Amino acid sequence: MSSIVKKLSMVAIGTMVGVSMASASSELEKVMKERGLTQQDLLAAAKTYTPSGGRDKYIVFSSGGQSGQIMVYGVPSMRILKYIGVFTPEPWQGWGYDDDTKKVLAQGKIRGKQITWGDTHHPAISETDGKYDGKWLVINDKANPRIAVIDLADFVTKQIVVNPVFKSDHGGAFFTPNSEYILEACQYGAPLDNNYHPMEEYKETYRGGVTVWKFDHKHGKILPEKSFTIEMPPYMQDLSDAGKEASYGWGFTNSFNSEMYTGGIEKGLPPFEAGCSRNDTDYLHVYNWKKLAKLAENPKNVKIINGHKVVPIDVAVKNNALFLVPEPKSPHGVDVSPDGKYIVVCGKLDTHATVYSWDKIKKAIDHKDFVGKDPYGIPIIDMKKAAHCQAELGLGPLHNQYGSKWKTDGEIYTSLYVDSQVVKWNYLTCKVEDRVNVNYNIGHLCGMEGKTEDPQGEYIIALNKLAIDRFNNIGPLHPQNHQLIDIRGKKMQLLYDMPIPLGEPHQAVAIRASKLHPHVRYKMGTNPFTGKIHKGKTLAGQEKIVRKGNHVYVYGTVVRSHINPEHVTVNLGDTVTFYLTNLERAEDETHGFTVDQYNVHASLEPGKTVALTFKADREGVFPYYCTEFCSALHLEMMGYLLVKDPSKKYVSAQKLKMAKMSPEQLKAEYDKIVATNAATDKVIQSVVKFLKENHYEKYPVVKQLVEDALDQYGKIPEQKKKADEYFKKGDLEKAILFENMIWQYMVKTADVGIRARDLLIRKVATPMSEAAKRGEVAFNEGGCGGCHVIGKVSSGPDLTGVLQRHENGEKWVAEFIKNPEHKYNDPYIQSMINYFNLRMPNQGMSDEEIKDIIEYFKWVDENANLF
Ligand code: CUK
Ligand code: CUA
Repeated sequence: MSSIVKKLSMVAIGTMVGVSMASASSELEKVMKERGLTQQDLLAAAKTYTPSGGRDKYIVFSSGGQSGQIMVYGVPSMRILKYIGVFTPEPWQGWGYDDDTKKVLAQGKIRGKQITWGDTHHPAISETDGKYDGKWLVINDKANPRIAVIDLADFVTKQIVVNPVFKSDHGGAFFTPNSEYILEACQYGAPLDNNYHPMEEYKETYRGGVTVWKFDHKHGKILPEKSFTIEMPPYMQDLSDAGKEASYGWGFTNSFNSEMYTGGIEKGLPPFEAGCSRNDTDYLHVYNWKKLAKLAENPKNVKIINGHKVVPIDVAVKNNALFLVPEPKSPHGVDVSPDGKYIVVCGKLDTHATVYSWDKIKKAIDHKDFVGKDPYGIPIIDMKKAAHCQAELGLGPLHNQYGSKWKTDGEIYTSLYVDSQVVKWNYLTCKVEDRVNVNYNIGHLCGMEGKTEDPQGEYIIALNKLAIDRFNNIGPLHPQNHQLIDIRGKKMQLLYDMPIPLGEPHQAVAIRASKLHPHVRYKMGTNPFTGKIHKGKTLAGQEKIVRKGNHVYVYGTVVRSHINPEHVTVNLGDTVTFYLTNLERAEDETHGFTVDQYNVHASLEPGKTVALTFKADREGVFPYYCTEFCSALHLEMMGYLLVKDPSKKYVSAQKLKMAKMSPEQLKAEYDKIVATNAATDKVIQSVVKFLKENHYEKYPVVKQLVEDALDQYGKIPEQKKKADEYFKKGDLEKAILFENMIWQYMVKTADVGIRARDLLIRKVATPMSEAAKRGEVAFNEGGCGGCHVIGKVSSGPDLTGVLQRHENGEKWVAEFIKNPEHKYNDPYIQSMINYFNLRMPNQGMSDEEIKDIIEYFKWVDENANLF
């Protein structure tokens, strides 16, 4: 056996107790052979595999590209956790199908038109002192220049703002180091106003720019009235980054069409791609956002376009706030180093990355050391004087991310689109150190907090544009491919391919999971979009249907497992609003709600209130129901919307003669359900007794469950009263109905109560030794648990106290497990075999396993009172 397999099987054995070491490693070798796995593969698997219930160290927010959404996944497991509805509807979350989420989407209307798709590119997490604070996430829509703000307290989009002057954007969203502003750079030059301007006037009337959005960091709101745009030449601005530390207060945006070429392939002119890349260099825009923000406060310094402040080029130039630095042909990524001293720019048509020195740029600015001006009068700094060094990386360098050893080793990673590689190099010395192949054509790469002042290193993710032959063929449209790379060693190691069925992700950002603190539930009756109590909040007992003119308001509640009210009758043509509050407090007890055929849907997480408004424009009967499988009685969680036409006369249907139960049958059924309830209650009482005696209230997780259970239980007396009243009146049918309701509450109580009890046992029991823990696993995995339930007589005897049942008990039990057949004639065993009609089988347990199981039995005996 090779040493690495040996090592890995040792690791594996640590967790797979119950299988002997030899059999584990031979099993492992068998699997390797069958699946054609190499040792490298096994190592990669061990680095990424996350056992059930395990958590990831990092959380990644990836742009969802043309889906207009955001994806959330974990690293290193690469398990997708969520899609966040942002610019486009997302039905599961009710995003775009209830009133409040429709309102957020409507903020994204452009010139009155609702836009239902988006092209998300660059997510960014809010920063404090240049480090992620885990509070807010923003992202841009390139196609319909907009920025959205997502609240990381509930992972829900709370605001969308439309760029009032751009016709497309790209270099956003980027936070400044204290989240004072969000930078959003234009992409394709276009008139800033909304009028027609002929192509021939491109240079005169088309413009680019950077919008500097004021951000209210505390409330997570973009403040459009305090925001402004820096006018720039129509150079097709591209990616941006905010300066930090040394370069704090400055912004950097590159561009790719210094030629200001305007295409015209249909007129016999060369296409854009030829004309836009004629010059050897394009421009890095360097601007002082801090100074410009001050300037923009004075109306004399701005012109108002579409109701929005724009600082003209000449104002910015006059105030020494806007400069250009040439950069190699058609650059793409621009990334400021964690200390703000260097700016790394990749030219996608150049094989180099250029490292600019902020010191040098600043010196040129201070000494007014320029080589000239562009046609718009912007001073140009000499590229040679601004550059620190250039690194020859390979074909098609695009984007950069910093590693944790940036300070000492200048650790940086760059994606090479054409070469399909990630290169590790040193931006201080411009020396290449390592490269790894990816599949295929990488765009961005995502480092762990790799864009902040505090890069964590460890992993880097390649966001590849093409998957080609990497996955099963699922038709001509292939999945996207994110590849996880381990960067902890000297050589990079490719660990994992994650296909993504949502495209095309451009940039992703990763944050330590420990920095995120989302809630598990809302305060009862919350409207997540205002953060306040919803006007439709309804508590149990307050449900009602109110008519105001021809608008019918339903104030309803949902809780396992019913929707109240269950019948809503309205007139054809009425407007109907359902206000629904999820009364649950239990974690993850989400209900969904829809009215069939009315194109409405809501997701009701615990405590949330939603509103659904629609016009009852078709006569008929429309079931409504809960769309999440929330409990055993989920299918019963429904009701009816009945829409009748007030101008019609409805003839009541002939009453069908239904067969009825005889009074004796009814009485028998009543007695049966009452007896069942009494028996169920006994179980509940014993569980409650156990919980109280063991002070469940000391353990918050248990306490939550118990409260939830008692909540259900507390609803019984009211039902019992009704059942008894009907029984007295002789209406057994109704009495049975209410007794059934009681049983349902009991089942829910018992379900949660027993979960609480099992949890509590673990909390109050004496701690298990390692051997006992292994013994428990061996007991369950070895099949013992199939017949023996600790604390109960099941298909086999209860094993509590088994070590005391025989003289020299430990030895006796060990022998019996090893060779049960030898004791079939023992009178005690014989009687057991007769009683249970089963023989204890030989489970092929090893000696170590048997030893561990005995330790487990000892632990059981110590805690016998708990079972
Ligand atoms: S962009 Cu797509 S690979 Cu929009 Cu940041 Cu470079
Ligand atoms: Cu609530 Cu299903």
